[in-house]
Amino acid sequence: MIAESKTASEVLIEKEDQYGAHNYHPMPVVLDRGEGVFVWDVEGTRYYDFLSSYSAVNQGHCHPDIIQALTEQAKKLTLTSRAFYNSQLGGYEEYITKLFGFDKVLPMNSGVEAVETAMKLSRKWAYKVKGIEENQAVIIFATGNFHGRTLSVVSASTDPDSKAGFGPYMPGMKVVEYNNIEALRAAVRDKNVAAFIVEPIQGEAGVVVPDDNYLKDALAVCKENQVLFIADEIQTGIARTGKMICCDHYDVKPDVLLLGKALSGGVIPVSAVLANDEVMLTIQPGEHGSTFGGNPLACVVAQEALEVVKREKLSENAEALGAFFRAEIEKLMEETEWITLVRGKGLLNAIVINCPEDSSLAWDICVKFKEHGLLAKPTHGNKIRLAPPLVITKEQILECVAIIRKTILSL
Ligand code: IF1
Repeated sequence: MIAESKTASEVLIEKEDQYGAHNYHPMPVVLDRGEGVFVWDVEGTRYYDFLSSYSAVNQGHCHPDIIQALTEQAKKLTLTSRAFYNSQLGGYEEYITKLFGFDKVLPMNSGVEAVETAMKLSRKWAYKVKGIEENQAVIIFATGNFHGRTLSVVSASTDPDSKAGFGPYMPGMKVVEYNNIEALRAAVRDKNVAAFIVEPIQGEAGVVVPDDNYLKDALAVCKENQVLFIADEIQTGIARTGKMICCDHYDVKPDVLLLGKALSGGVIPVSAVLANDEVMLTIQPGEHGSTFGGNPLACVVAQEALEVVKREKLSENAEALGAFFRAEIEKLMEETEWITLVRGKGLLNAIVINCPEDSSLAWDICVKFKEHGLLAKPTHGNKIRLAPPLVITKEQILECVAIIRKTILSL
């Protein structure tokens, strides 16, 4: 019997299965190259990327200007550690603090490191400024939250997959219902509350957009009770929702702003915590840090990634094409029962499939999308996130809507 020859993808999928941890269940596609809104698999098949690495490649895959900045700096100096100053950090710190309107930035690497840093800052601020009794600080999170995968962050998760089996959990965490201002108002009556951390739109929960006045009201409730308002814009930030940060839609200026993902254009891990001196200076030398945080390569890449967003007007493009995309999907909804809802802001959108949460239909639809040249992935059962790089054009949106339409109408 002649053994059937395996495709390159099959060989590589088997390798990952054999030698890699099983902490993911990827879509059956092996990507090899990316450029702008497109990715190619190892067989050379081209796809529209409608996940954008969870909003890390807002500027498009391998943006030439960001790659140029990366390669030039990579030949010069990549890492000094913070034991020494470096020639790129001061300029980057000035650039990003002025761009977002804060006194200071604390540079980190992954998104969850920025979240952890914000939690540590909140506690320090609680004890040194608000005057909360040592070790009594409480941080409030929202139901349906996703802020990363470290033990303290999952201690506040309401998603069993993220939390179960990882106890014992970090104390000093409280969860209130998302988009429920009375729940927050009641919770901040506890004088030990240091901060409220929230995603302006909940990405992982299925692109859940709160009521228009929620964030503004939440900021006010926090201010009235001397509680820090921390906006986790790691996924919603950097033009994804049609503004530089999602809070800009609501005229909300958070006390602490968290950025990550597209802060580097998806090139290397770069995250940032922005705050004013009253909060930021509660951490003194030797009390927090990271080997790679603030490395010269990350500074150069992040500054160019932000410049690309401005130069190419990616917020404006996301705002306009997001509205256009949702309108096109709403037209499709008149032709089919399979999509019950389309929601989002800018180019962070999701469709809700008319099936139970535990159905595999959304997954099967994504497999069909792949066969028709579009990559997306379901989130929490019956929602499919649809979030292309922000460099997408109107013609490409129309082509992708046609792929979505063809797939849905073939069900
Ligand atoms: C995975 C989810 C998205 C985030 C927000 C902090 C972080 C994330 C709002 C932590 C990270 C990533 C993690 C990644 C998949 C992706 C994700 F599906 F897991 F939930 F986007 F929704 N705040 N989200 O979305 O940033 O430490 O990962 O750099 O875990 O598979 P990180």
